[in-house]
Amino acid sequence: MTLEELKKKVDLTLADLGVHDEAGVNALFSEARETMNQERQKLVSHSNDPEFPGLVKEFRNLCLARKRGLVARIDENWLKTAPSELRPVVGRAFNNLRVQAEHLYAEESLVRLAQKLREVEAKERPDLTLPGYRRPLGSIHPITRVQREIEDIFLGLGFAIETGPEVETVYYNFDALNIPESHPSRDDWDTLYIDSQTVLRTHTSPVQIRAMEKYGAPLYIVIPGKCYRNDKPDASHSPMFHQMEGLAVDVDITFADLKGTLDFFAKKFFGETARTSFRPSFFPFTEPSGEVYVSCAICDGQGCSVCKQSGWIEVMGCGMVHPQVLRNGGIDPDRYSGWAFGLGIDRFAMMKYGIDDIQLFFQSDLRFLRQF
Ligand code: 2NL
Repeated sequence: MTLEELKKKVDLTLADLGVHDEAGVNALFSEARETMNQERQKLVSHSNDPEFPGLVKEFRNLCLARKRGLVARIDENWLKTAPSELRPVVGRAFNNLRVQAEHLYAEESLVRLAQKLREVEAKERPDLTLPGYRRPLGSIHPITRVQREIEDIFLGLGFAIETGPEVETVYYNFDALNIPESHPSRDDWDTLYIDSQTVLRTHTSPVQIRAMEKYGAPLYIVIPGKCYRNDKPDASHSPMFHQMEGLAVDVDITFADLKGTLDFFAKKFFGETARTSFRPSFFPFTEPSGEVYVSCAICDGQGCSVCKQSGWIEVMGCGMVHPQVLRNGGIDPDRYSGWAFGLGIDRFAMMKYGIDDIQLFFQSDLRFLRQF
């Protein structure tokens, strides 16, 4: 049944339409419902048209208008005039049709809502043909640069990089390293304690013990990382600073290997004209121990204000690993020997770039950081 046919039929009575029994009633109503369904289908196919909201309103009026709507006219002409024996059948069919008509409209409301959302979305959708926002790249922090540079030199010599926890046990930070209970560094005035058995590591050395336990000998590693001490900040002190330690453990490792390796390292880092000098020192975890000096890069050893006229600058500490420390790491000191060194990455970065205040590394001042 077309819509035009339905429009004509709803102005006639069932008797006019020759419908006299239940089968006829049901057939007529089902055709009417089918016709309204088709109208709805047509409507949906126009859901992207600009005049869609108007069409929805028209559809609503067509079906549900109070006086001239299809449902109202079916009520008036089919239901109210039905003979009493058909009344229950027509009543049921009519109710179905009315409910369906309302449903159709309610669904159309949803379609209309979806349409509105599509419009909003279309307005807010970014123009993908525009160039993207450019994010400034930033730069590598000078401490990171120097750390990587030192790592690369040792990686080239076959060393591996090892890291470990910054919150350490008192055992790994002090006892395993042969640092006695009486040592001033163990005082809670110098070291930042979490509790009586836990500290912020004061050096990267505890990672060396952990690595000895984990890998055994032979062992060739460097350990970069943050360390902490209860220092008042000034131009050369920071409560957080960076260390790089190295460790070589193998059979027949001697002080000559230590001197040769650190001299090679100094020439790679400071330039091929750099010379090194080793002077005796003391650390609880090495025996013998030494301080390493490098010829002053400013005056090439002639003496200037930077090297205080000495021609030499102290750059790190080193020594042969104390047998007790090897033992604490689970390595037999009768079979193996080793050397170790420790240096301040911050100090190396200050020397490399001529920076006179360690605080500059940690103030996040872009005028400083942009220079790297
Ligand atoms: C310094 C001195 C040094 C070490 C660190 C080390 C670690 C173990 C065993 C033996 Cl597990 N030694 N580390 C050795 C000598 C010196 O650092 O003045 N650093 C800034």
